[in-house]
Amino acid sequence: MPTKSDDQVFRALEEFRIELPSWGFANTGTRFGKFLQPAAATSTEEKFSDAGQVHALTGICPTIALHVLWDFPEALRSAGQVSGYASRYGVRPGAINPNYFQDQIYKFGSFGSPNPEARDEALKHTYESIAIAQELKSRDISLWFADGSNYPGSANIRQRKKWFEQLLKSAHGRLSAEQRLLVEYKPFEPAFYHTDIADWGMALLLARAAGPQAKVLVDTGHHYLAQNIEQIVSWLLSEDMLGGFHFNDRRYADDDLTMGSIDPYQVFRIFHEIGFFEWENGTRADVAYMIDQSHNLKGKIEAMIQTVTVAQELFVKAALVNYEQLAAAQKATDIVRAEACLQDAFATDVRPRIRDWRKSKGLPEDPMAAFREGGYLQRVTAERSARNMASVTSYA
Ligand SMILES: [Mn+2]
Repeated sequence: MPTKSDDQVFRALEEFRIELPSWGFANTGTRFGKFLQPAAATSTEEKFSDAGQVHALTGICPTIALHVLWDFPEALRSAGQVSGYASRYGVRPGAINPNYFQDQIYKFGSFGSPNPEARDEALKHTYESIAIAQELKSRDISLWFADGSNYPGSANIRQRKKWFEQLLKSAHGRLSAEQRLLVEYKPFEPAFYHTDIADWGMALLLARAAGPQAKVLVDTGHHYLAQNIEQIVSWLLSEDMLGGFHFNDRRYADDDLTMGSIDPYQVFRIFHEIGFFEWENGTRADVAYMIDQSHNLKGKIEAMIQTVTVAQELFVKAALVNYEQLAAAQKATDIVRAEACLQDAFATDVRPRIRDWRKSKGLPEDPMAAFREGGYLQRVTAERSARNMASVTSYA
């Protein structure tokens, strides 16, 4: 059994916060179709309201990631309104996400497009997103590019890399001192031959080229199946280049399933690498934990509560690893004992301790049950149903 004290568990619970994605509350779909949910959020204000509900029940989601195209219909001019939602619903604006994939001009890419107008438009949109983030006092601007090509020979890969370096550098120049640019990677989809930022190495090089406030963002769904994500995390930590996460789970590709639903041990191992790094270095890793999921079949708010509680459990389990014993076992090349340090922590049922912590914070001991009994879902279903059935909103 792990020998860590309740104090350490309590500290882990005090520390762990995770950001909700605004797009996770709206109707989204697959490329085959969209099943509308009557309770889905139909406006930015409703997304804030739903996120506020998840935060009120769990106590660990004080921020919401926002998507410029979907949440700021008038770009910078919408910032004041968004600020108002933040104070009304008790969740602050989190990472600001520009959109480089929905406008027709991006058919052949954004930062990597051979069309100079597309590159200009993409850079202008980035500047605007940075300005929105400054206005809202958001630290992170989170960049994901759909850029790539579908057929061999159709794109000048090296030229596109140069354009990415130049534009990222220009974007970096607009950051204020405390802001960060996060560069996300993805091996394929929507591009099916080459993707301009396909893996963590490419993201790392581009972030370095951009400037010192650019870091890498690891989306757990953006890897080939056999890839060792926790090793990537460990390397990025050792290079001081890990900026944050988009958490989700998958069985096949970028499935956007709820975190830990398929492989909770993977998430545990990621949290473990971070905790072990912090213990060895006596520092806190400055890493933004964010959720990037869209729920097409599960109820959106329930899926989010489930994700947040699972994330919290896995974080606390990882905090139970006895680092002294682990370091000694590693040094002694006692493989079985070293591995057992992780296995023992992972096997520990931390739910009673988490319930105690919630009680001490005046939170419901079982957020999901509280949500189901609270009447919020019934109320918003009645309010939003007609609007949802009449509309088709964002794809994610
Ligand atoms: Mn993502």
